Amino acid sequence: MTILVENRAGYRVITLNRPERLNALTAKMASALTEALGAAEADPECRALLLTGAGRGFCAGQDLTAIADARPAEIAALLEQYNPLIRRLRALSIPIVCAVNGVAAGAGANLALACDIVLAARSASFVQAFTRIGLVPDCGGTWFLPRLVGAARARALAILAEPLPAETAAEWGLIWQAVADEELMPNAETLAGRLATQATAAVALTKRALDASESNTLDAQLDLERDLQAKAAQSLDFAEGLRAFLDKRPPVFGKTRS
Ligand code: LHQ
Repeated sequence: MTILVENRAGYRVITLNRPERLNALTAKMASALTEALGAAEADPECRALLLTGAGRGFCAGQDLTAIADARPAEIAALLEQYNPLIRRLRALSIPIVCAVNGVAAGAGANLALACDIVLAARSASFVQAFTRIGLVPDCGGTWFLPRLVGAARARALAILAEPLPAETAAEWGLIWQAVADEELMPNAETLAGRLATQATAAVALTKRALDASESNTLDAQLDLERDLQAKAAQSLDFAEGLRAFLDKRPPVFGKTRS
């Protein structure tokens, strides 16, 4: 099994599972991952996801042994398998936490950056490894990097392909937090568990608003926020959130997304 899926209370853990190759990606694995995202989204009891890697690496990007004899057109065609994965991740209606347990290189780094909240072990690093082997960043790297760390850092990271330690990644805003290695999974599980008890519909709408802001004017964004607020205000979660505040008690949001 190239990926493992485990059910927890309110969320699922997806583990990239080719540890002997630092979880390097194959087209088959990308399809399995895309399917697992769809299955999680289709389950109303699943209100968050946690993505991590087995063994000492998070993901070393494309499995280079699998493309050793590939023609240029086949290399480009491979992205037809990876792009749906990145699109699905970004469009997911439930939040996804990424626990980067070790090196995240090439497409593996950008897979992590496509997630909503990225935690990394202090010993982990992020490498836009592509130019080292004569390729260009893919899987959204050239879109995520400048938006997360600014143009100057994005250029150096993409062109120099040097590893960025987790703590610097957090300082630069590439990721949410770097934590002690032994705290990574406990923290990530706590976070996913917490997301599974939040107002799931409001989280989904918040993600949509933030994504739209990447290309919207302020005018358009203000209109979108008004429209999304109208939707959120109709939810049972809002009724509960407001009532709980007024009653001075913690809210209990719906157990499912439906
Ligand atoms: C690997 C890999 C790997 C296979 C480590 N493949 N075996 C491109 C083309 C087409 C479409 C889709 O998208 C892409 C995008 C891409 O992702 S291109 C970029 C691909 N990734 C890389 O260039 C990174 C290659 N790996 C490395 O530079 C190093 O392995 C890193 C820096 C990730 C980790 O270094 P170390 O911690 O020193 O580990 P290692 O190099 O000793 O790796 C451990 C094993 O994993 C080793 O196998 P072995 O049999 O010797 O124990 C590696 O060969 C294998 N491995 N990455 N991508």
